[in-house]
Amino acid sequence: MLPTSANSPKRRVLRRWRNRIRHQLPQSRQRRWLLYIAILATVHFFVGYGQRDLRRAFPFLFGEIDEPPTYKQLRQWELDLPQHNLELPFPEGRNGRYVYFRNQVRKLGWNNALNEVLMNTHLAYKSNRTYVFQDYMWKRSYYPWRWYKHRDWRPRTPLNALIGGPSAGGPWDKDDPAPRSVSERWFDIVCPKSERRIIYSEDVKPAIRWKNGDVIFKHWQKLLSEAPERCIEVKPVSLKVDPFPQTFDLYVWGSERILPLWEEFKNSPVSQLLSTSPIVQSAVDRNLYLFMARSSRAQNTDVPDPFDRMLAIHLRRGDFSQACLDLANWNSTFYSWNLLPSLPDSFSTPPGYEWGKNTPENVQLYLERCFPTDEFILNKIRTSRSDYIRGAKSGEPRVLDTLYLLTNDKSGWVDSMRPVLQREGWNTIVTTKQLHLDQEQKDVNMAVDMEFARKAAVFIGNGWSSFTSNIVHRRLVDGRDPNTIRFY
Ligand SMILES: Nc1nc2c(ncn2[C@@H]2O[C@H](COP(=O)(O)OP(=O)(O)OP(=O)(O)O)[C@@H](O)[C@H]2O)c(=O)[nH]1
Ligand SMILES: [Mg+2]
Repeated sequence: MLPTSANSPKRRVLRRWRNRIRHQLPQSRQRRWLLYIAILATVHFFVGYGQRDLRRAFPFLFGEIDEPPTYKQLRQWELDLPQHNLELPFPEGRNGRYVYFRNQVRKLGWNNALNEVLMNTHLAYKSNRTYVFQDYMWKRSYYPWRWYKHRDWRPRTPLNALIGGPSAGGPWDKDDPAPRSVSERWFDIVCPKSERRIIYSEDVKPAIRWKNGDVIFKHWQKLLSEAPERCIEVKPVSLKVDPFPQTFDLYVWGSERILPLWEEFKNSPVSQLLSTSPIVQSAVDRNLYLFMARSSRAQNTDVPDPFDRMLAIHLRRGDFSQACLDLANWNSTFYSWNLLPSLPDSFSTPPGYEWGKNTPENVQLYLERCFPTDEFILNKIRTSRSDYIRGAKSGEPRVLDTLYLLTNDKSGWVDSMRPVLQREGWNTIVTTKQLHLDQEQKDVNMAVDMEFARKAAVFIGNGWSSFTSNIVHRRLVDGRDPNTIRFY
């Protein structure tokens, strides 16, 4: 006999249990059973349903909902990029040649990721291959939301929320036949696993590990250009073998060995066409009123653009109190493009260092510049301002009365500087905390701050910071005078 739904094995078991509870248990025990079940169900509800959903379901209990964006529209837009089409003729589509840098840095600061994204795109471009772009994977301590608000167990942001341009799938110049970048998801379709050649970073790096950036670049370029395979995935080895398995690793970025790449990289279409994402731009626009001048009428008319009257200073704090000590004990140079000799305020590593340990005087020297005192900062702002005003060509009106303090400081320290700065004649002082941002804009808040710093007339940064170095990159690509870029 076929089981009917009323007679199915599942139903029969349920019926048997119901009868057992009804007929075999006394009423008091029946009630206790029901209580246990109710408690279990409640626990299950809280754990399974998740804090985030509860907050959404009962906003009157938990207050304002402030949680990561879904990026639903942006993700769909990335999915629908026109290059995601197998029918496109070579060098795109099913016959195109692709490279996926699976060894790109993950779970580190955005700017360690960004410099690599850009250099890898340039490498793919020069190797006549399509660059495969990836979501930015957050380092947990930098993520702007609390852990229970994560949408994914590993928080991530689509690249197009953070930047625009060829790295993120934007077009190349009109007459440039280079293939447009594709997303990781599309790479899985156009290059199924069975068709990929895997190159382990450690099979390539030993021969070039300590060479200059241009030698490393050419080595990879030759390999990627000459490989007959259509699809290449560069995979990291275990972190035990190489803790920095990137193509251009932290050791290259944190040393002068990166500098031989500068001229070509600066002039490359990857740098020249790099653009501000619409989400970042919208955050800048909606907050611009904060920077509208509060000076005299004459000064306002002389220099009406708020960016032209702005000095922006990147105050890298928080985890840098420890990071600066580490940098001192490893006698570290400035980071990446901050090392360019055309920039003022360079830092020379002092003598007297031993492996992993520096002298107390040298440590002090590092702290002075890496985690400076209020007085040191005030002095730097003063001299940078007067140097800039003094550098005006004859007849050129220069006004600097607006200060933007961009920072990761959460202690309120920055606000304590405000009265002193006001006394020094800064009419408009704005800090990171004052920006009004929606969910998506908050998710890319570091890129928003970087955009203000990029466009300010004068920028002061921290020489050891990759955050600062990518602002430096952008300013120099924009053609700004190197003398408007200062380091404390
Ligand atoms: N909004 C904002 N965020 C900042 C600022 N400074 C640091 N952060 C945050 O801290 C992270 C620092 O990581 P990176 O971008 O790699 O910069 P970094 O200076 O190299 O710092 P480390 O990686 O810690 O050495 C950024 O990605 C931001 O999330 C700032 O001025 N404004
Ligand atoms: Mg970093």
